[in-house]
Amino acid sequence: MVERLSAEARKAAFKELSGWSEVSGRDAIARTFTFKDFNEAFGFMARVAVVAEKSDHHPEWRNVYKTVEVVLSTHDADGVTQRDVDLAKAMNTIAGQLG
Ligand code: HBI
Repeated sequence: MVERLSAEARKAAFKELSGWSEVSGRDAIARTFTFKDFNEAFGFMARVAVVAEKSDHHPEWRNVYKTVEVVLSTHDADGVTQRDVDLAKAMNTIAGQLG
């Protein structure tokens, strides 16, 4: 069972998670990615989907044209765990590769 991050562990994680913020009223983290166009936004989602499936950890996300709004939380732990931090980092890396 994966554990929720402590306050200090979360603070430390946030230092490396550029662009992400806490969700008010819920133990979750969120970021909105904006891409060049829909094609790039969907390409991002396709690449993240592979990582999510491999890690059995899936985002809550909404795509409108060239934006992808993402919320990460671990349902099993009812809050933010290292899995969410890892997936958020992977998303930042993938988004960075897309330019
Ligand atoms: N994705 N974000 C997230 N959180 C989970 O707890 C989770 C998941 N994907 C699959 C998954 N859990 C399964 O292991 C079952 O617990 C549903």
